[in-house]
Amino acid sequence: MNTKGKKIIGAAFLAVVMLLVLAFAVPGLIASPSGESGPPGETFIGQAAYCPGISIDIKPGVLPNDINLGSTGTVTVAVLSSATFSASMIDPSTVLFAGAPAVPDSWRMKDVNGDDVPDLVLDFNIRDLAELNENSTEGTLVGQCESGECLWVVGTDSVQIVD
Ligand SMILES: [Ca+2]
Repeated sequence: MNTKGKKIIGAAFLAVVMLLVLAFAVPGLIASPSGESGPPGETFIGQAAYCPGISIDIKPGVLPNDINLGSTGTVTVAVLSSATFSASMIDPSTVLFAGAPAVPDSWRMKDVNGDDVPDLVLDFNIRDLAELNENSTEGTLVGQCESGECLWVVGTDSVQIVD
């Protein structure tokens, strides 16, 4: 390879490295969950990557959130709306709880915590909860927003694994 060719390849490599550095240096430009299970990220300039302060309620209204991983049933998880966030902005088809997609057409908007604001309620097949094992103490939900000021929601609640 001649010197010119090497220079072109070198310049291209440098450009890629600089783009990567930029992407990591400016959170929000590249909005991808840091978790390993999240869907692939997309770039939206002007939107925050994550909605802050999202609360979820595994087994709404019930504590402890005991889950038998051998069960063939489902577990219900609610994403709570607040004064500044409407869970209706979430695209339910993108939601993953502990690695499981929501049961198709299971989702509904319903107020589960009595604040008169409807929450997003979804069901998940327990056999699909790939991120949970007998040592798990919490479960995390991620989902993508269809609208609003942020791209992703992430929320965590406690779980108690039982036999
Ligand atoms: Ca509510």
